[in-house]
Order: sequence, then C-alpha cells, then structure tokens
Amino acid sequence: MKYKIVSDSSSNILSFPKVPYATVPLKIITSEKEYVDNTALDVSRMVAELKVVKGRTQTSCPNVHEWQEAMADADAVFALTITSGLSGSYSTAEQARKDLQATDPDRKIAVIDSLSTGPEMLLLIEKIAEGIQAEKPFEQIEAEVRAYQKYTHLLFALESMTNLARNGRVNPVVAKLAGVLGIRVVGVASQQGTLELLYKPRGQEKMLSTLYDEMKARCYAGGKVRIAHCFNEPAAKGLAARIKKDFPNADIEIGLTTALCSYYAEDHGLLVGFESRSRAQ
Ligand code: X90
Repeated sequence: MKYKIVSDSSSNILSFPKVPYATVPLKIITSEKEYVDNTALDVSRMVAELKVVKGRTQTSCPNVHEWQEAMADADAVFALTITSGLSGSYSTAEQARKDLQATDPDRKIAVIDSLSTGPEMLLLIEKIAEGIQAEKPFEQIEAEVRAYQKYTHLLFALESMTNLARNGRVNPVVAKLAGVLGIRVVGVASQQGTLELLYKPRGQEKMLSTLYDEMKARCYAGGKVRIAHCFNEPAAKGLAARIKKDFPNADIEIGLTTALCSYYAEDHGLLVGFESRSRAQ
C-alpha cells in the first residue's frame, strides 16, 4: 500500500523527504498578481512587494481539484489542513476525499483539521511520518495523530495584524487598537481553531519571555518545539536559547514561513508549535 501525506502550504513545509509527501498551495492575491505558495516563489520579494502594493489583498485556499490531484497517486492518504475556523481548506479537502472515494471506495483518506497552522502542522506531519516509517496500519496512525493533537499547541507573536484584520480573520477593533499603538501581540490557536489574543508585550525581549512563560503555562516540559519565522531569526534563536537554558536536550528546529504564513504573520512574525506534557484543557 502506498502511503502519502498531503498538507496545504500553510504548514510552511513544501518538501518532506522522509516519506511520500506533497503540498497543495494557498495563494496570495493582489491587484497586480497572484503569489502561489510553492517552492518557485521568492518569499522575501513577496513580503517587500506587499508593503507597497495598492488596493485590497486577499488569500485563497486550495481548490478541490488541487487536493484530488495531490491525493490521486496513493492508496492511503493523510491530508492535513489549516484550521477550518479560518479557511476553506478543510472543506475542499473533504470534498476531494468524498469525490475520490465515490469512484474508489477502497481508497483510504483521512482529512485532518489541524485546528491550527504552521509549525503545529509540522509536528503532526512528523508524527504521521513516524507511523508510516514504522509501517503501522493506516487506522492506527490516524488514531495516534488525532490523539497527539491534544498535546500540541501553537503560540504566535506578531508585529502587525493588518492582513489578518483586513481579511476578517481577527476582530478589527482589537487589531486596530494593537496596530495603532504599534504594539506586538502574543496569541494562541484556541481549541476551536480560532485566533485568540493574549498579551501585548512591549519590545522584543518582553515578547520572548512572554512567549516562553506562556509555553510553560501550557505545560511545556522539554518536548519538541518547531519555530517558523518571517525573517526574524534573532527572535527564533532567542526563544530557542531560553528553552535550552531549562531543557538543554529539547528537540528544537527553526525554519522560515512560506507565502501564506508570511502574509498573515507579516514581517518579523513568529509561530511556535510545541508539545506539552498534558492534554489541552
Ligand atoms: O483560506 C484562506 O484564504 C487562508 C486563510 C488563513 C487565515 C489565517 C492564517 C494565519 C497564519 C497567523 C498567526 C497564527 C494564527 C493561528 C490561528 C489558529 C498565521
């Protein structure tokens, strides 16, 4: 049986060599062009162009056809999506599953709503990949990743919420308040898969200690950490150093956001996925 993981590009993981893997791209649309979230895109150029572009900008999720194409060459597929609370990606992936199974009922497809995005999705991808490599049965891998999701979290620190607010992904009043005051925000992906703002720390140092304190408050105890940043390596490394001070052996990896997360997290934004010791409340 050929297993495959298919993730939408909000995971920031466009290639994953350990197992058969593909991404389906989200897109960023401006009055001038469409940026497709794939390996061909120059993200730093996109971020620079977005700062000066005129008019409305928006995003779109992968369509049913794109999901189907990515799922079609395997008999057992784990499809992973950005939270259904903020995007239509889960719905289009589900529709692709139904259409494929209508013509081929034996095809195994599990569509998993991450209720999150970015590096929390990477943790789920890694969990599924371990199951595939250990040659576990499909249903067992699915059950294990769904159970694991209860122990993973996503925190984020943003310097601007303009694109989130303009596209209706966060309460505009809250975003405006934070934006006008030029204040950073630290927030969390809620259990319902929506964006929840927690703090407005002043300055990068305070932002990092707030993030780490919040990880510990959510029962981080030395597990895996995956950090994705939009051109803010110093902050990512600063957080990693704080964690390593308490947990020298912690498995921490740092990577860049690709197009979708760069658009919404904006320049210098930080996304932190981590494992906790106890189940989410
Ligand atoms: O379907 C679409 O057009 C995509 C919409 C995506 C909207 C939200 C993306 C958030 C990216 C920002 C901070 C983390 C928020 C976590 C919330 C669960 C990253």
